[in-house]
Amino acid sequence: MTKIYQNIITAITNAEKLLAVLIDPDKMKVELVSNFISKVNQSIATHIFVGGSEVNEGMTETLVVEIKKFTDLPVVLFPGDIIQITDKADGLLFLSLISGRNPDYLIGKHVEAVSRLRAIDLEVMPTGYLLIENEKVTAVQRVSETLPIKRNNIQTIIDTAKAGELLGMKLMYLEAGSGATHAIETEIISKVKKELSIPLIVGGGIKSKHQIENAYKAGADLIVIGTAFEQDESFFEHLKK
Ligand code: 1GP
Repeated sequence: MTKIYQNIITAITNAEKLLAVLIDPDKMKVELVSNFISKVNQSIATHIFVGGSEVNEGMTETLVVEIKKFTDLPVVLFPGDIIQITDKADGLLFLSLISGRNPDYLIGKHVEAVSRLRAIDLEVMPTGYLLIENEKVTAVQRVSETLPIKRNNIQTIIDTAKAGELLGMKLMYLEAGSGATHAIETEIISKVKKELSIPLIVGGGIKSKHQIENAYKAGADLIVIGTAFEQDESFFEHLKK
């Protein structure tokens, strides 16, 4: 199954931009899902990502089942850990944290995940994941015990992303971290984009339509937003279809 990935490639070929709404099972109450998803459905969102850094066993599956009752958008897992893998979703970002040097998040957890993945039919998308410094310590940094790449170290960011592509990763994700004070700068986005031939995902700290447009202009193919919707659902009003 490669449907989600193929659709991303097709969208890019057609010069369409993509937006994922990130839902953290730790923060979303199941009884609020129907109302939240109706807003997602009326917006320009093209994907729903589900995941978080600290989520208890079973919560992801319960949430995904509830989300899928109310939308036809693809639901893609963006897991912080193996226990978040569920075949109730449509796909999985199989993230390798290539900005860091913690073997668990580079390959260790992936090896552990195989026994789960072998047993289920889930579209697996190998994704290079780069954590870029913003001004505060984010959950990814804390949980993965890795340091982000400094945002003025642009050549290292570019070379890391390119190394991921050369290793065969199919997507590249520039992450400022959930609730980041500074979203990924457009200069970084455009320079990384120039080097890559695979789709570029950008997330972390994006809170306005203006930031979304600038990130798209700089070369982001898919933008991920979580916190801005968690804090104020009226943001959906600005992103209507
Ligand atoms: C976090 O990139 C995502 O992993 C989204 O970040 O919650 O800041 O939108 P925000």
